[in-house]
Amino acid sequence: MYRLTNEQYLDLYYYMRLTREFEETILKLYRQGKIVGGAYTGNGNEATAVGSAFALEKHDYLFPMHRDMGAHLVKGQTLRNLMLQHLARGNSLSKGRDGTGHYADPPLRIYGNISHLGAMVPMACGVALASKLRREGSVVLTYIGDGGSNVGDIHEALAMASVQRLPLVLIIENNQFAYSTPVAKQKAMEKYSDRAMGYGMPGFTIDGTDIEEVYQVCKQAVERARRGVGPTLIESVTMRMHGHSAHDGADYVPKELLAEWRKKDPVERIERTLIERKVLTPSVKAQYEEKIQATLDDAVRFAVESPYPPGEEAVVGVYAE
Ligand SMILES: Cc1ncc(C[n+]2csc(CCOP(=O)(O)OP(=O)(O)O)c2C)c(N)n1
Repeated sequence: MYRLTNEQYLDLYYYMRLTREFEETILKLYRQGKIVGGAYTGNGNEATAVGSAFALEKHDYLFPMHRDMGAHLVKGQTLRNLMLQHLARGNSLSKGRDGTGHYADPPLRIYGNISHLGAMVPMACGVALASKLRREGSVVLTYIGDGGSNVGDIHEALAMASVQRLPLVLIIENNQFAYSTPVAKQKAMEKYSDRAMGYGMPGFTIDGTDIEEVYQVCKQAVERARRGVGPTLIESVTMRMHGHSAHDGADYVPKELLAEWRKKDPVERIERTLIERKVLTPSVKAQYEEKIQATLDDAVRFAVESPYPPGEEAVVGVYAE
């Protein structure tokens, strides 16, 4: 068991709330026509993204997917940068070339996400191999959705990671749907973690709405990888509470299913736990709310006032000089 202090628990709460509020703001900006392209949220996935990244050290690597906003934040990404990225501004990390999380930030050791499902896991594997050869003592954490987990690249990456005992942790985010395809139509085995046995690595299935469980299992996997024992596969069971992206009303998701999962809302769960433990008093909660609002207002203002990239820059960096 890795004991979480009250202070760490409040950090988890802060990042989960910040993620939720940030993504709600993104949806508003999308509806106002200020975001071109897609707007994805990880509503329902906050505990998985935040709790897993919280298990990393500064010198570890993160390869997040499109539901993992909280992981970016925990790894040290600023709200300003994330807002610039979503609004495709010229001073964003991808220099306005793409939105959402398609950027890399080498100083923070954040790489990804790669839009082509499955393609990022072999890359994460390569970084894990490099880190091992350099004896860095760093761990690589990456993610894939339930649908994406069926892409062949994942199989190749996990086969190599297990044989080479690479310091890799892969989280399969089983959020019940891959776009409109329910998990029952994607797999014949009971659990995604059952696949781990075929690679000779440990596999766990966890409640992805329970921050404590996510953190404990991820921390153990990360430290196991750091000791050089090898990779771990973790299936985190959650629900995609919004449509695939902001344009998708998700009418194909049964209302009763959403109502059932709403009771397990991860942000409300951590809030209830901290109130019961008397860690989150009304005044502490008010302080967090104020801090989150101020951080958000600053990021929106900064991004909206930032210019788009000049047209001529579209070809910069495309061809070798
Ligand atoms: C190889 C590939 N096929 C299709 C797509 C289009 N696509 C992007 S996300 C997505 C659904 C992914 O579902 P899942 O992996 O379960 O993740 P979720 O979005 O549910 O979190 C699809 C089909 C893609 N990006 N890459």
